[in-house]
Amino acid sequence: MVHRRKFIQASVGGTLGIILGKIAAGNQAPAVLKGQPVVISTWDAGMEANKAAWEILSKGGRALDAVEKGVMVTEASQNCCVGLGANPDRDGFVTLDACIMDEFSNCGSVAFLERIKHPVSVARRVMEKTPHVMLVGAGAQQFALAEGFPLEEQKLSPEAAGAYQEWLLKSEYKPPLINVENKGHGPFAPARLSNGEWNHDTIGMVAMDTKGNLSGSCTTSGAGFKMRGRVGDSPIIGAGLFVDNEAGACTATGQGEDVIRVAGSHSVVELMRQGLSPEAACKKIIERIVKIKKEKAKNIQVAFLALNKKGIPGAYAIHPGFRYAIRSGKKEMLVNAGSYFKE
Ligand code: SD4
Repeated sequence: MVHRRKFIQASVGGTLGIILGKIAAGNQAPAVLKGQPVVISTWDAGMEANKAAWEILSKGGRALDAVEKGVMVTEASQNCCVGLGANPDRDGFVTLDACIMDEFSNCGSVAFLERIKHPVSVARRVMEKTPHVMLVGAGAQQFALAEGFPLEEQKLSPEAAGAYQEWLLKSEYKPPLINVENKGHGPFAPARLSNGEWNHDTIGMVAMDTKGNLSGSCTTSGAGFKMRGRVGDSPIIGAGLFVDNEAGACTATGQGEDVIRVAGSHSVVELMRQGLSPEAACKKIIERIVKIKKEKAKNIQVAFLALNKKGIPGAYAIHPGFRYAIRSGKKEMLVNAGSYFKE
C-alpha cells in the first residue's frame, strides 16, 4: 500500500514536473506538488548549495543531512563571503556563526568561531554530541578541534581583503549597521565579484524530505567589519532559523539585530501554525520590524524565507533585491521576493 502510494507520487512528479514555470512580475512563489521533497535557500549562492542538498533529498535522504551538506558548499567556496575567506571583523579576524535544527526540535549552534572551515558541521556535533545547544568563541573552537575538525589558516578572498583595506582607510570604529548610501541595504548588500557573480555573507536553507520532515541550517560570517565578538541572528535558534515539524520552517537574512528583537524565524513559524501562508507570515514579521524601526527601516534590509508543511515556499523582505533559490523535482530556479518598500 505504502509502496503503491509512493509510486503514484513519483510518477506524478515525473510527468508534470514539480516547479511551475518562471516567476511573473508579481513575484509569486512556485507551486510544489505535495509530498515531494524540496529545498530552498537564501540568495544566489543557494543555487549551488541546493544542488548538494538535492543529491540527498532526491535519493530519499534526510532533510537534516541535506541542509548540512547544502550549506557546506557555500562555506567551502572561496568565491563567497560565508566561510573563512569572508569579510573580517574590524580587527581583521573572520568570525563565523552557524546553526542547524531537525524535525525533532534538536538543535545545535556555534558563534564567534574562528579558523574552522565548516561551522555548520560543528553546530551539528554540538547538537548530537553534547547536552547543549550553543557553544561560542574559544570553547566552540576547542570542541571543534576535539571532534577532529582541522584548524585552518584564515585566508581572505581578494574581494574581502580589498574591502577591508578600504574600510581601514576611515576605520570607523563602530559597526556599520546603517548605510544610507547603498539605498538602505546596509552592510548586508550583496557584493559583485570579479567573475560577475553576486555574493552574500549568509546562507540560510530549509528543506523537506520524502517523509515530509523539515530541517534547516544557517551559516554566516556576519556583518563585515563588525565589533569583535559581535554575534548576529544567524546562529540563534528562533531568530536566524527555526524549525517546527508540525508548522513549518523559516530562516532569516539581513540585519541580524533587527531579526533578533522580534524572534524573527520563530515568529514566522508561529504565524504559519495559525494558518498563514509562508509569504503572508514572512510579510507580517517584516511589517512588525518596519513598525518598530520607523524611519530607520528605510536604511536596513531584513528578509525571511519560509517553507510550510505542504512544501510551499514563501519569502518577504523590507527592500527589493532579496531572492532565493529553490530546487524541487527536475527544475531549479531563483525567485524574487516581494518587499515592503517597492524601490
Ligand atoms: C547577521 N543576518 O550576522 C546576518 C547577516 C546576513 O545577509 O544575513 N547577511 O546579522
